[in-house]
Amino acid sequence: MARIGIMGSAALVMVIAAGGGSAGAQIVNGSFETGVAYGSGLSIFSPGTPAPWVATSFTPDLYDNTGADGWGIGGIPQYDNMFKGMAACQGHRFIGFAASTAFGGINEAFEQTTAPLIPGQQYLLSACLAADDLGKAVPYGGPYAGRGEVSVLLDGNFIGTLTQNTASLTWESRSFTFIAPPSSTAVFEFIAQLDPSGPGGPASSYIGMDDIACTAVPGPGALALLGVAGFVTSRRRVR
Ligand SMILES: [Ca+2]
Repeated sequence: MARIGIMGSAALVMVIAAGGGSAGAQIVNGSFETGVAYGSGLSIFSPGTPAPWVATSFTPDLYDNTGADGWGIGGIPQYDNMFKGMAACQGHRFIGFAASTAFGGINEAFEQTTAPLIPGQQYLLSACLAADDLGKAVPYGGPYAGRGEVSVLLDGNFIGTLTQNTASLTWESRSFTFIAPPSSTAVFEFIAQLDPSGPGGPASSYIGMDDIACTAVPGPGALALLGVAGFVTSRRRVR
């Protein structure tokens, strides 16, 4: 009984030091696995963002490897089978969205409002990124030949970039850290950007995104307590 008490209080203090339970994971449905994406049927002219995600610029597309609610593993037919054969980074669904120099410039985007952030707390924002840079979808803002990057805004203020991919049609992990401002309404927006290093200048890009997470980074105090917890655990094992 006494042992359980020690473990319990150590775990509780760790959570407090890390900024409280609600600060652990801000993004909901960051892997796009739940919720209806295309309630009225598949259309490239409708946003495919399942709740609580909301499209804020044009129409991001949902891919669903099962084909149940989104563009299947064959890709989007109208986009010359964009992301054909691409399995999700996590689970079976992911989002695809475009940055294009066509039509006067397009930067597709989506957002969600999360649980409140803790002022001054450091957070890690991470995601999987991929790019279909095979020059597809000429009538729809293409050819998309770049590997673009993603700007992340908090309450409309830039907080970081998820940098461009280094290979075609390959999921790569991207992340950055930021400090929560003194006050925030916790609106995270993700905006597709052109490939900044295209051979002929910034290049139109079609970007896949999955497994978006925003987690509180434990401070030194929390790390010390993790050490204490490890000590307690190892003592238990010895006994
Ligand atoms: Ca997913």
